[in-house]
Amino acid sequence: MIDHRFDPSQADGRWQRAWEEAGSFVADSTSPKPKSYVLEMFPYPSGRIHIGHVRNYTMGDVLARYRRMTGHEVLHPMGWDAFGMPAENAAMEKGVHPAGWTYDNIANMKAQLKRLGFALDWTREIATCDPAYYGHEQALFIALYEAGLVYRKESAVNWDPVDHTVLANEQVIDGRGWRSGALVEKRKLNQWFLKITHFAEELLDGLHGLEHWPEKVKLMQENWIGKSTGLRLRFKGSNFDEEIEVYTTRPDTIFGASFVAVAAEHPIARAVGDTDSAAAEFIERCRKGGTTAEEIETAEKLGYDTGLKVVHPLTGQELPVWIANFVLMDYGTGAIMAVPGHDQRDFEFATKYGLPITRVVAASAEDAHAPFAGEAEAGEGILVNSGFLDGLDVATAKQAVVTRAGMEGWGEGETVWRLRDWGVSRQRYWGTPIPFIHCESCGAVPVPSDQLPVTLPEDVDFSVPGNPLQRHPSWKHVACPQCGSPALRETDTLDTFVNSSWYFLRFASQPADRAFDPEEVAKWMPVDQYIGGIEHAILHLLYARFWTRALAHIGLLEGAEPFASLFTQGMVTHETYERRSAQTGQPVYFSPDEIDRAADAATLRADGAPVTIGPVVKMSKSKKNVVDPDMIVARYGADAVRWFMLSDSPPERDLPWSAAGIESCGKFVQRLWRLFGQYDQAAEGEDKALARKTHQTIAAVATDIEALAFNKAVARIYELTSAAEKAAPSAERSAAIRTILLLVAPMMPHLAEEAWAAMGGSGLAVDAPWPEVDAALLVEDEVTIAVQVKGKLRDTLTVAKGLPKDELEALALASEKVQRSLDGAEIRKVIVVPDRLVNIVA
Ligand code: OVQ
Repeated sequence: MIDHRFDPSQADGRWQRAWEEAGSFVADSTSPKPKSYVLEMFPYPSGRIHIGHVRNYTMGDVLARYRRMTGHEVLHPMGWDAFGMPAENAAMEKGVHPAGWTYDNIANMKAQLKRLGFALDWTREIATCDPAYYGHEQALFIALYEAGLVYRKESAVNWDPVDHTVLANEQVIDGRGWRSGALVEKRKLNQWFLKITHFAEELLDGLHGLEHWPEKVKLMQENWIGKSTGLRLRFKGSNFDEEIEVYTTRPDTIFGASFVAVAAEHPIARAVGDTDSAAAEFIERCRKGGTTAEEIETAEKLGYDTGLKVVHPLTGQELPVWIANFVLMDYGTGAIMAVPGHDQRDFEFATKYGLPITRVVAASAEDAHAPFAGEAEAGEGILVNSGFLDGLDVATAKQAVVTRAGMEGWGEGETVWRLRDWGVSRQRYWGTPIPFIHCESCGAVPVPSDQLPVTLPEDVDFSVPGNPLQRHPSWKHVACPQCGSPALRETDTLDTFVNSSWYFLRFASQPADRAFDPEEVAKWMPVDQYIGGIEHAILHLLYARFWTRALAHIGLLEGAEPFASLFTQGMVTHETYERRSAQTGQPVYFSPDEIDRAADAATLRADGAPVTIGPVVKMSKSKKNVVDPDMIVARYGADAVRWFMLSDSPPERDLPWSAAGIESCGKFVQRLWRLFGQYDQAAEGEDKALARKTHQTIAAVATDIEALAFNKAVARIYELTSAAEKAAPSAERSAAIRTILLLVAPMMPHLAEEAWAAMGGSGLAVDAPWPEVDAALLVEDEVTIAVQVKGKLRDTLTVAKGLPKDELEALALASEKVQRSLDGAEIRKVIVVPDRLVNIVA
């Protein structure tokens, strides 16, 4: 007997336990079935699951469950990206230990994920902060070092002069330390680098093979890698005795060069600073600016005219040499030829300091003297005001200048990359200790493998700023593994993006004595479907591609690309509720559960007065427009929430959350439950049309799920449900009902189990196969014919496909509606298009 209502509050947990007991989602590496590795980006254990996680993990779950139903051995694991600043911030702010904070969060979030019924193999759970994970990472790091893919180099960091600590870029806000508020300085420190540039060409070429990656992501990576072919050239000093070497990606614009600019750390700048105190002051000022590309891009352009001049190699004119804050020493040669007409930064600089802005590219020769519209023109066109280049297009002119420079000996063509090596040193506690020991006589010595993992000390002090590992009284003092003399451990830890660059390998295989077993990994890799947020389009996805290549390079892996197919999901959004504060004029936000929402207005429950309904934007705590997954799961059940996540919006687009929406999902769950209750009703007739619709839906929903077009699958299931509800009892109707159960099983797994049991299905629904399609039922054997009289539609006829013309004509003329509209008029002609229409001309 099927109860009146489906009660998720008791059914959800019951089925979650049943799956767990049956080990339904434990992946078997030795299975003979075809494999499918479905992976969602693993979460930071930040405290609680948010709705963005729910959307991400529901999508992966539907695919994983569907793949199980279609006979795959599925690997669908979950773990924790557990290192990083938030745990250390909590330690500093709340006095808790980062480890305790992290593991508490993991326990809470794991329970939350379980309440959503995700089909995850928890036996493979990993936390990157576990020595059993990061110890293997240390071994891999050393292996890469031995292969020459890891090195140490002096490089600039953000230094907080008040807190005496290195700051991550995110901790620098408007050029100031986030805690001290002090102006951040640049400092040189010895840092570890991974040689990602060694694979620049491969990482770029590899993008072409990634057919199942979004174009947008591939383009972002391509731009990030930034291969450009340009000219390295030398300007001779005219009032000093040296040359300045520059690199340009736009040699075609050389006639538009109006000055040369060097970085503050450039040897020429330093030499000037040695004798010119104003220059020295300016250099010092540049040192204080931020180090990120973004900061450089947005900072106000600052310059200092050195008084030095160089000679333009083609015109012989003198160009002034400036020191500029937007030129970086570790990019190119640390000096540029500035072409203000065709480079925005040069344009801003030239405008500010009154330097010439010459047009050398224009739409046509007639536009050679067209003015600029307040900004540089970086686009295509033809060369003007450029001597022997006039009239050439940009690409041809580039080549012409490179050739001429080579012939005359003042420059040569060169390919450069925007991609830099990856600096992985973090002066923080909560990360993977970098497994090296610094010895005065032996240098940096890797920790011997039998001494791994290098674990973090637990007794650390967060009450003062800086790196607790460095301050720790004993941890760093060790003997040199090579010569035995007193030495110091490296106290920097690895960037957390290192942790996430290989976790998918550890999910696939987790032996105790090494990072992974290559053979077992080969059974699962590549990940068949990877799903996550677009914010990882560049760094994480590039680093993971790099690690896979680097590990293949040292013979630990086969195959180069980790993620065969990538999907980036949209945001969950929600309207905002606000009032303007009378005092500050700033908006004050209210959370959805403080609001009574009517059709076109909203009031604050506390005072009954109206609030303004603001725009629908990404859910965020600051706008208070968040909904808590736990609350909605408790209220509507996991299946309704999962169904909402899949409905309405295409998964790559934003999904607006609404109370009405989740309400209707909850209702649909009950509607299905009632329909499932009618499964075995006594059959009366035959229902060919319903059978056809059923099989068409099976085929279409399968295609939709494969394409991650969940919203389309949902729409089709709604349609089939309506059709089944309306149909009279028949064997076909019972079959349709059973089919609907199986089609929704990946999306509403708890309801599916409950109904499966009530219908007397054998075993668990989770082990039932995806319904088979009867191909014969996919083709329509009936068609609808339009019947027109004098060009107007008067009737439609449903007839067997392929009915001959004369029969169609007879049926049309027999129609009562047709006769009525003819009203005795004489028929002059009947036009019949088989399977389409009958047109009666009177
Ligand atoms: N551990 C990394 C991470 O991103 C991943 C590794 C592989 C580098 C959610 C919100 C946020 C939202 C926020 C309140 C309401 C996705 C809503 C991520 C990722 C995955 C793990 C979030 C997308 C952005 N977003 N959408 N709604 N607050 N960990 O825990 O941040 O992109 O795919 O699920 O996210 S994470």
